Amino acid sequence: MKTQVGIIGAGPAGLMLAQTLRLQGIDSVILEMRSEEYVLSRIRAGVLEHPTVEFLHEMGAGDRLAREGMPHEGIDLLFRGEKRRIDFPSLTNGKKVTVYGQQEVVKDLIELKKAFDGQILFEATDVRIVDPESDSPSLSFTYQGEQKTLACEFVAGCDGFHGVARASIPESGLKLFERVYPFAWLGILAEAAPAQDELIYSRHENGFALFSMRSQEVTRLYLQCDPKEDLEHWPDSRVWDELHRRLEAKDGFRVNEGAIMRKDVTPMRSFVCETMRHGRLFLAGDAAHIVPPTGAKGLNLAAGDVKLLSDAFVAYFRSGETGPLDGYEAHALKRIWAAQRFSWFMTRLLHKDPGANAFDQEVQFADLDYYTGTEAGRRTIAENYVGLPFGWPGAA
Ligand code: FAS
Ligand code: PHB
Repeated sequence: MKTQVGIIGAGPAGLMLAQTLRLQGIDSVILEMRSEEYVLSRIRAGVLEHPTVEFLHEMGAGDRLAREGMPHEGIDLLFRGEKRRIDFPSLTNGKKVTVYGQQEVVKDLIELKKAFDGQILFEATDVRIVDPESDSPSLSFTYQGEQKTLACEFVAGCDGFHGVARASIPESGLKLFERVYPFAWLGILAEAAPAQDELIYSRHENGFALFSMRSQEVTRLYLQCDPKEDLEHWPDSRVWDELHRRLEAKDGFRVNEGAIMRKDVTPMRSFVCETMRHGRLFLAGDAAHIVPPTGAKGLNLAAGDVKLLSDAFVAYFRSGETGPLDGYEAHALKRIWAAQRFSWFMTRLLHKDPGANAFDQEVQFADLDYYTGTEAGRRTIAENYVGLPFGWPGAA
């Protein structure tokens, strides 16, 4: 087997890269270790930034998004019983976000790849990157019980935090940064109509809670919990009681209950691998960085990496230009660190830190008061939440 770009991983990063390359006449093959059913069933991110929505439309993956995605022009921050709204369009020259589940983005992109060339191999296991530092790297893997080799000109490691790509880079060559948080999110998906149209981020005495949604019939909710939380101790009744408690507001807001379809715990970490290139291997998405989901940045950061990387591959295959590939890492890291900062900022602003003393908590509430009570504060949150432009800080 031979292709121009061998892509490891059929998550948002790998699928967006394959689609953008294809539109520029560049061949790629995606090797995905899980089954198609498993990939389509993963419930993850829910908020698409303004630049990500534009990017999906540009790559021809925006039709169902336009029909079924829910545009959102603001969020509420709730603390001490009071909801304060952050309006996006008035603070960002008309920008907003769109609520559209990550699994829907993945579904749309898989259908496009299968319809075009079908070069997406599910249940491709034991992927190994061979000679990434040479001019002729390849991917060895097992597929349908047979040992296979995919010769390629470049390899894109889009295989997430636990993938093989970053692990293939020699330890001495890795520049890593990490912060692990002393809490996690217990997330549920409930068959219940959202009780209001916009998201609520709540800083309650018991801890953080988030009210979100997936459609007019499905509510997505999260509670701050211990990283080692045992779901056995969280029967549905306790989950609802705690959600009502943490999302209670003076305006009488109350979430609607319904059958809980999913319940899981997501650990919280900030992680950056600044080494995003090793020879002809390039990392994009969660393979290179992880953010706490408080800023709704994970999927959107992957999109920003893919935009830069696909433009760089096009420059190379079109005219042999290597500058954009050489500059990919430094350029991508600007927007990655800006999103890391915002995600850390929102996490620190809204969670109950078990290590905080009374002074720290009063400073936190003063922060909440400032960032929701002043135009400067609201603009800071709004322009980061709707998404800094791809190519930031260079791009307008
Ligand atoms: P992904 O992890 O999505 O995709 C990587 C793909 O590579 C997977 O399909 C995997 O099966 C495959 N793979 C891995 N190793 C492989 C190997 N060796 N060989 C072949 N294939 C391999 N972000 C938000 O913005 N909001 C959220 O609420 C949110 N919740 C999350 C909850 C969880 C549990 C997790 C893990 C992440 C969450 N995220 C959230 C972040 C998430 O949305 C990621 O940012 C997004 O999936 C990044 O996409 P990819 O980089 O494509 O990585
Ligand atoms: C979600 O709907 O899953 C969601 C929304 C906003 C976040 C994180 C997750 O910050």
